[in-house]
Amino acid sequence: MPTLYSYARSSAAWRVRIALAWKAVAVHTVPVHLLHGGGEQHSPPYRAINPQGLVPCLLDDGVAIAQSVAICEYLEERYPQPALLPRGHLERAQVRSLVHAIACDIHPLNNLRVLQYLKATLGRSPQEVDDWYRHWIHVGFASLEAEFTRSGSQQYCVGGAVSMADVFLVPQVFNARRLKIDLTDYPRIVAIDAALSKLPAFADTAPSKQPDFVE
Ligand SMILES: N[C@@H](CCC(=O)N[C@@H](CS)C(=O)NCC(=O)O)C(=O)O
Repeated sequence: MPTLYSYARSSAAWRVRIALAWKAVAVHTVPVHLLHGGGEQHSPPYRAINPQGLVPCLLDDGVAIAQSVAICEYLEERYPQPALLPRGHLERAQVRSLVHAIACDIHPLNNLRVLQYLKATLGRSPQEVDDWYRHWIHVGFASLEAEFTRSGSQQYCVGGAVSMADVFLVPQVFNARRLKIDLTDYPRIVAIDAALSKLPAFADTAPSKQPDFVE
């Protein structure tokens, strides 16, 4: 059974929890507290497992895989059914484009270590850091909303089925809500999130359902 190094509130770890649940892959979960003692992700024992010092990390057959995109692609290849990538090449490319928009262009700008650097090293105020967070969510969500408007999507990100893009969207919307970001301008994102959040693979893996979740 693979081991997932996770943190309840980590949106990147939630992506992997959804993919595992979607494919009904049993997993042993090890919580890594990102704040306790300066962050367990920086501890030597965890760095020995994942030198990148972030969650998630999946350990399978003794091999550690970091990066949620790489892990989800691995799961898709290792457990092809039920699929998280459509069959058509163009649809697959559209899914990956949305995955990268979230994983590469939105999420990294709002990651914990970036926010900590803005506060502790650059001396930015909590208000300025919140403004930074909100700004990059709005930039990213505006482009996603435009994509969904163009494609007509309002239940799934791409086509008529759950895909990896959905797996990445829902945790990002959770992050936006945590920061109380006004989502009024993104009705399609809100509709897709609402539809997906009812599905067990999404609902059962939510941060609040994790054993390491604290209010
Ligand atoms: N690109 C990475 C991002 C992983 C990541 O940033 N994880 C966050 C939690 S969502 C983390 O571990 N942050 C710890 C830190 O910033 O020190 C992935 O997709 O797995």
